[in-house]
Amino acid sequence: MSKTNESLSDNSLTTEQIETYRDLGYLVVPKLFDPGEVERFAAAVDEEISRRSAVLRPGNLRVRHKAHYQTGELMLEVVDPISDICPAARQIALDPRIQGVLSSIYGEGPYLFKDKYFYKPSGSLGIDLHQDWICWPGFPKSFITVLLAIDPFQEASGGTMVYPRMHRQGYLSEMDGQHHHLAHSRMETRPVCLTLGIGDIAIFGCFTPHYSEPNTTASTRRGYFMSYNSCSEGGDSFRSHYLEFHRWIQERYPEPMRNELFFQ
Ligand SMILES: O=C(O)CCC(=O)C(=O)O
Repeated sequence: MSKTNESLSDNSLTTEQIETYRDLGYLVVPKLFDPGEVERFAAAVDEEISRRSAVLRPGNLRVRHKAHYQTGELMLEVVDPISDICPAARQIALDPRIQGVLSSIYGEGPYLFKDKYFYKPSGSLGIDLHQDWICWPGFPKSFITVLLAIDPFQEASGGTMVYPRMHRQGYLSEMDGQHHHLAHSRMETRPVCLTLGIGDIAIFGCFTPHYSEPNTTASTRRGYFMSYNSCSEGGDSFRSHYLEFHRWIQERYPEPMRNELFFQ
């Protein structure tokens, strides 16, 4: 089910698209952004990161690294968040096209809850099967991720894989406030790759089980993952989410290492 931005003059989804999203737990909307626009956005992110030497310093809670699937070499995987330090990212996250898509689903406006800029370089390992929802007091059930493809997403590049209709079963892990991986053997449908061209978006909810394989191509698989909550479920929770998230990460580090962590 798709609609291009030419026909999306008011940025809203059709009834059919909304039904597809509710049925499958995800939806692809091709060509929401122009490839030139996406390229300028990616260049602005790179420039902002290269200007800020602290961003890539070890111990920064803003970045995570992933091993190469063959050599084990650690590579920059994700900057989380980027919208608070890069105006071009904030502009994308607040773009009326995305707001329109989400308002169609929420029936009200969205608030940006968190955002992650994935580099997923060539060779980078994938991500285990999981649901995004986590049992924290302020974590919204209306959480929806909008994934904007900066490079093509396909199985070989480690594109995001989702299990259709499994969101209907709700949260599948223990409600203990921890992040859990899921066994593929528990899934009752076959996984689907969110195959995306540059400028396409995919949306999926926080109960949609998803994962990705290693990027076995020679190119990066960059994607901007922006997650939102509905206006009536918590309002603007961006700052409180990151405070909670950072507290949670810090508690997982042993004492001497914990003191080396910072957020910049
Ligand atoms: O890199 C991907 O495709 C998946 C990312 C993901 O699952 C996540 O950030 O929750």
